[in-house]
Amino acid sequence: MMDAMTDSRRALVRRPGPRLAEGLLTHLQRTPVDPDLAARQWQGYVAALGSAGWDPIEVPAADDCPDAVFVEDTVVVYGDLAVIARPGAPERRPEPAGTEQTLLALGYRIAQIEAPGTLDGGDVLKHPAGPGGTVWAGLSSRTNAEGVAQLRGLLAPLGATVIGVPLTKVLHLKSAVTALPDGRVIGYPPVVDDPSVWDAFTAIPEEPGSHVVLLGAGEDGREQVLLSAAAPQTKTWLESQGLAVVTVDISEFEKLEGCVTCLSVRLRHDPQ
Ligand code: CIR
Repeated sequence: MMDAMTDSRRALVRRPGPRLAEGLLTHLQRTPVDPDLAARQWQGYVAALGSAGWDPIEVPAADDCPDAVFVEDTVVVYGDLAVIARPGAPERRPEPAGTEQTLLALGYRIAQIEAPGTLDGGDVLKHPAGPGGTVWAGLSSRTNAEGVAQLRGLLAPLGATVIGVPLTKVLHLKSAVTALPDGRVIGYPPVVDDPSVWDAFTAIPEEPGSHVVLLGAGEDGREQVLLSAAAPQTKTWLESQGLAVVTVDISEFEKLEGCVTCLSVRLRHDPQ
């Protein structure tokens, strides 16, 4: 089934709701969030995806859920399978329903993480994002061993190997590390529990620089990555590696422990 799929560039996004400023905090102190600025930053994020060739698809808003904008946490998409998350924070449990509805309509097969398993999509790092890839899953305050075991069972038939990774210093695995197009895993060492998990771990100098979204090749053929505007040294380094860097200011979401990855779900293959 995976072989029949074609590449696509569509991304799920979810509009911030009126209760955004009440979003959960685990590691950061609360600082005021400006809702109007957040709305403009979200539009800027969606526009940046669009400029890199990605069609945004809006998941229906979930205005009672302050953290719903962090749509990445609601699902893990692998090939034609959408594994609907069971968020570790009970406050976030209503969020995945809208994502499931959207992915069902797009033709994805649906599976569920079930109790007592918990899993947040932000804890799941895939590379490459296709058959036979490796999937690292953070064992965090949100994702438990049962959730990781269920993910392993669901992805094994698709050829994926799921590796559990201890995580104590930040909220989600992808708050600590992400992968570059060449497979190197980048991270900010003070928040990475065990860099030896990755053969090709590369330390970068800024925490907001440890999150990149792979946007695929641009018109000039260079690989593009999306990065927070709060990581200027990392931008310079990524450019020195031959990457085209697209930056977005997401300060209001960073105050809520969000980052560039968690504001969208990239759908790299068309399941139809
Ligand atoms: C939460 O605590 O769940 C939200 N305030 C932040 C979620 C960020 N998601 C992510 O990094 N994948």
